[in-house]
Amino acid sequence: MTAVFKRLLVANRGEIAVRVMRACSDIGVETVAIYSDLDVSAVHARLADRAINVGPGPPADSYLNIPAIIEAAKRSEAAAIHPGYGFLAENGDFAQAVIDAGLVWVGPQPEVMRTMGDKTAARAAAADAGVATVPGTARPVTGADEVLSFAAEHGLPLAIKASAGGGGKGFRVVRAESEIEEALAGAAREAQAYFSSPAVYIERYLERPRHIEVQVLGDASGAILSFPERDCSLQRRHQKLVEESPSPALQPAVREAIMEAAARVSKQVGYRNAGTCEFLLDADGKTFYFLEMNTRLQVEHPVTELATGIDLVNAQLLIAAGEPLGFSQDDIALKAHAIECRINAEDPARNFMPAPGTLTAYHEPSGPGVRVDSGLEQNATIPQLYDPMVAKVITYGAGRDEARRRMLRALAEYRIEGVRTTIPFHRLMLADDRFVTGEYHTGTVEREMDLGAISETSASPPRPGDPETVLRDFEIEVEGKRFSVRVRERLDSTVMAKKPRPPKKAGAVAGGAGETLIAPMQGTIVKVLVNEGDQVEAGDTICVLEAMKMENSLLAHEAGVVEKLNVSPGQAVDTGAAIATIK
Ligand code: MV4
Repeated sequence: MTAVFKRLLVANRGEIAVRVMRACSDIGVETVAIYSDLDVSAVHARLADRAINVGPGPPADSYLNIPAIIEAAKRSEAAAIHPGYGFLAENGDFAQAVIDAGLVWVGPQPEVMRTMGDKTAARAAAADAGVATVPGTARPVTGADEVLSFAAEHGLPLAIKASAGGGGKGFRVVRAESEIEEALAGAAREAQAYFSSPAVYIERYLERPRHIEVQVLGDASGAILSFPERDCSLQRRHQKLVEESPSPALQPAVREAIMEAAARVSKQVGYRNAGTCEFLLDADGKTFYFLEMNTRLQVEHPVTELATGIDLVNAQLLIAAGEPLGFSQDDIALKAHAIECRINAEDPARNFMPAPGTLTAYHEPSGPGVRVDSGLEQNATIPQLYDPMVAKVITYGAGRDEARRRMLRALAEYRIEGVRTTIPFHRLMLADDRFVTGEYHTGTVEREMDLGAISETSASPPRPGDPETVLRDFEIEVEGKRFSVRVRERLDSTVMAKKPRPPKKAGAVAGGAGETLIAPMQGTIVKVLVNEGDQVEAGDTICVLEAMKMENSLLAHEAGVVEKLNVSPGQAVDTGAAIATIK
């Protein structure tokens, strides 16, 4: 295959940057990485033909710094930019800036990104295409009375959603009329904090739906290709944990219908390049509703690649370059079953608390039917500032159970020391009867799994407050027999916590210096629970800070009066920022 561009800049980090660079290498496209001060020795920076520092660690200063990224592309004479997912991938202004700089944007048209970014506009596009959406309001609602009359007509429960939203932010379920006022205010506040717009709309709420999504490609000639679905129902707090393709819940006729619906919506907006239409599948396994469209390559794209044998990133590059794809809808068929587990540096035994740290030992699984997409290696550090994903393990097989068993094998082979990961959760999930039978839904992880079964014994790195230790695995031989032993070794430079820490609730952080309550990490304030002048006790929640996809309650570090309050909902704060003064 010929090179479609001479050189391409990847505006991302970690596994997805590596994934895009691999697709480039496969067709002879040179790559340029960008990296922040924290990523000087990151795999993605080393793998690229050239790497350019675009600024300090905080994303706003580097991976979200549009002028610095465009400048890096010009300086390196890149012809195109691929945004990966996250960061600037769905930012229409960035896409436009890339195009205005005379570069090729490997993604959809900026206007289409903006249309689909507005959830009510996306619903309207689906309706125009003759695709069902969940019964709901066509526009944002203006007050509680409008919600009441919707409830009178459609009944309860209902869902309140952010118009500019997605990913569960500004999402509320209302089960009783008395809850409307508060839910409406809460959703609007969250929508303002995350999307800078308080607009929310209403839908009928479906109980226990499955989350089914359909990959599409709009090619350079205007044709839309759609792929067999991914089932992404196994998630927790709107973070996907396991995805598979095909869904165990879809009959072939429903598959055909949902693929066609995705193609119609995409066609309606003239979609080009890779995108994903999300649907909710009702408990009957037949009725589905268009939810929203993601105008980017998604984390879970590999399950579609392994189920169909088609390289989606390669397709993105060809489309952006105006080249023919070399395959058509008739060539898209299910050739295997594929499952993906997202391995995050999070502790599933402690409410999936982010567990950044250094990978003191790291060995990836491999073998038949196993693919690992990662951007890390031994001794790499997972910084607190970035997404805590370590890797994606994707397995495939002739049938679902072969893929599932291979996943259990791969998870057992995976050796990660130094950070806690979601692997114990995945081993439990993949062996669980609900997964084995395929009978799961969007509430399964949060409402039905007993995560208490995840023991603390699995390769446990120390917790805050523990003496500093490392775990080491040894193989020893005694009288001709091999034994594996795991030793927790106390480091010479052990620093004991200065005083015993008070017990903490998961996701709650107390931290102060003198009279000042300090932000322990960078993030966004989503809620403030006190006013200046309030009397608080030590341990009272002052505000809620969202960081690393977790809501953390910041607790008063001492009793007193809140003399000065420096934050309000929606505000971004840096690590060490003064939140409040308590005297
Ligand atoms: C819904 C729903 C039920 N009914 N809408 C949550 C985030 C947003 N992107 C869509 N979400 C939902 N919308 C109606 N009308 C249930 C969810 C939902 C969900 C959707 C997909 C994947 C996981 C989920 C977990 C909880 C709720």
